[in-house]
Amino acid sequence: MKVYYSETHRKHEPPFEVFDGGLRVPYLENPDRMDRILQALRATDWAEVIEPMDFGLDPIHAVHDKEYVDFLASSWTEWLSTDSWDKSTLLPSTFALRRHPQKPASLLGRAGYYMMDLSACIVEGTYEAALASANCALSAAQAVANGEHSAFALCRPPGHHAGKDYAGGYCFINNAAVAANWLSAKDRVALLDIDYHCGNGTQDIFYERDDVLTISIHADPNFEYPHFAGYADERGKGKGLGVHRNFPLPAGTDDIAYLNTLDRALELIREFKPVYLVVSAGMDIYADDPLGKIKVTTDGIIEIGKRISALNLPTAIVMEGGYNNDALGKNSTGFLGEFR
Ligand code: SP5
Ligand code: ZN
Repeated sequence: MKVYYSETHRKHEPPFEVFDGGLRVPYLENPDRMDRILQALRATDWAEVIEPMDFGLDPIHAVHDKEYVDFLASSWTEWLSTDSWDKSTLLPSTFALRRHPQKPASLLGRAGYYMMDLSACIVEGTYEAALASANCALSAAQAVANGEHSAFALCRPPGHHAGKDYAGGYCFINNAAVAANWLSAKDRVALLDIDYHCGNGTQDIFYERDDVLTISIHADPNFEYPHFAGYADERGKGKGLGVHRNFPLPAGTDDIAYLNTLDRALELIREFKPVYLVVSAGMDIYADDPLGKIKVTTDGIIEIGKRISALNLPTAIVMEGGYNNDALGKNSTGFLGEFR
């Protein structure tokens, strides 16, 4: 299996994130995650790690607002010229409540406009890393369009919380959405998101489209991040009505209950008759994930891979979350191994 990976992710290493209640904790979405996955992939006899191709900005602008991408590109330099007390990472402290239409001129005003929380910290290398991450997803999409049965984009930073014009949840550019949109120019696409958290950014990007079916299985937003998207009654809008589905799950969901829900999602994908599949693969559904409250085991993750693979579609698998670094290697390779 071709695995697209760039070392550029190391340039994105925020010094901390801010948890509920204001606690500063070490950044959970850290470079070590990639080292653990790479180490496990290199121990297999089927993973071929390759540098991504550079697709330029067009496929990113096709999914994200240009002014938002410009903000990602220039914000670090602007941040250094502000008079803020602590410039270790760009984080706003004011947010655009319910997407107020006014976009302020100041950097911190724009940061609040374009960021949804206190975990999408911007540092010097964030933009460069986010571009390389998107190029990994695009390279995997291109590989399956060129006839590979499956390909893996080892993306960091992740992407599924990033919407058309906002960053959040460690995500800046929506890698899976960029890949799915790129494939949608060729034929029908389904995007299945199995990260523990709702893929709110993906939902936002495709909500009014009928050419890309988006399905997210995740912890119920009534209790879990991102809180404001991912409810079962959100099913798309306009011609996209019915072409988005959410499967919110309770805390404590085990392998059996998860797999039952997955089977419902897979049935919807079969009915849609896509030509390509993109999977937003987060490993934070794992029982011992520090951010998760879903109780899927490593065997469960492997079985999820087996059932998705049984769709027998050309599949671009895109890395999202997963924060138990000790288990990331076995969970990721266990999942991917089912697609060979
Ligand atoms: C890609 C991805 O998985 N992003 C997840 C971002 C989640 N950020 C949520 C932070 C909520 C912190 N809650 C802390 C509870 C600790 N017990
Ligand atoms: Zn997640």
